[in-house]
Amino acid sequence: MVQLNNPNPNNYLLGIDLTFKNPQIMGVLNITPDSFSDGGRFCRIENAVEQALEMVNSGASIIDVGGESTRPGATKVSVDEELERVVPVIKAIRLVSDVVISVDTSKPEVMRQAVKAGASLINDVYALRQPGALDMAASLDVGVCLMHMQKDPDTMQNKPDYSEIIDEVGSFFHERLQACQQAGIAESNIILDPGFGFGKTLAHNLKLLAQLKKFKQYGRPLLVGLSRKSMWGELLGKKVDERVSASVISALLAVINGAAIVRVHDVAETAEALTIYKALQLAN
Ligand code: 9MG
Repeated sequence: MVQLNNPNPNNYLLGIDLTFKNPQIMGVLNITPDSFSDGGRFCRIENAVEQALEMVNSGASIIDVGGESTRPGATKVSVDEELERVVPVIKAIRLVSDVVISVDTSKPEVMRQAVKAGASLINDVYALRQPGALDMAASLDVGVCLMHMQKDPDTMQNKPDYSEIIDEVGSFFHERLQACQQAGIAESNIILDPGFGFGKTLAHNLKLLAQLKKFKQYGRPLLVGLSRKSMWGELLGKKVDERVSASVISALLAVINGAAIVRVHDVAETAEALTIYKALQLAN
């Protein structure tokens, strides 16, 4: 694995202490046509805000707003359609809450308009590798989550292959950190994510989770998304709506192994687990 000489110990970003001692919950807010009732645009925005506020009240300090699914085979969405989905929701959340808003996008124009509307974190599953994304993120000067993905959402689960996954994800982080530095993105704005389920088999995912701590050598907070992922279907034979326990347990294990942020659907249940974890830390 590539070693960085001088890991940056400053993990205070977005107004939040992002050390493993103070794990944060990022709540998932998908704005896709099947996510909300079909009662028209206003109803969709109102429902989305309600769901965001419920997640905040349950313990989320970041809301991740996404307008395009990254599941294999999901329909691609145009820039205009994605803007139409996420921007009004971000504006509406910002009007009623000062929660940190993240935009789950790889498109530079969506990044720009989402930040203008109130987002302060870009969650990019392509780690700013799409044309124009690096320069856009540099000009916006907000937080950026760089996620590892082998290939792209349509091909990633077609025989994922690594000679040594921990080394390869580590080299990817090193390369993207350098690309960000060259583009003028402050290292203190960066969060790293190994990208569970993005071009990985069950065995790869389990190894990443078991050895997550190794990625702390890059000196940046780690974000982890294990919520409801198909790896739990494969390991436990559970359907998506039966994966709450697996999601909560794995979020807790990720935090124990060094994650600063967990991206989850089941915020209240995850918050309970993390409250117990923090109480144990204090009692120790
Ligand atoms: C958008 N999205 C879906 N899964 C994700 C994960 O594991 N990490 C991040 N950063 N984003 C994700």
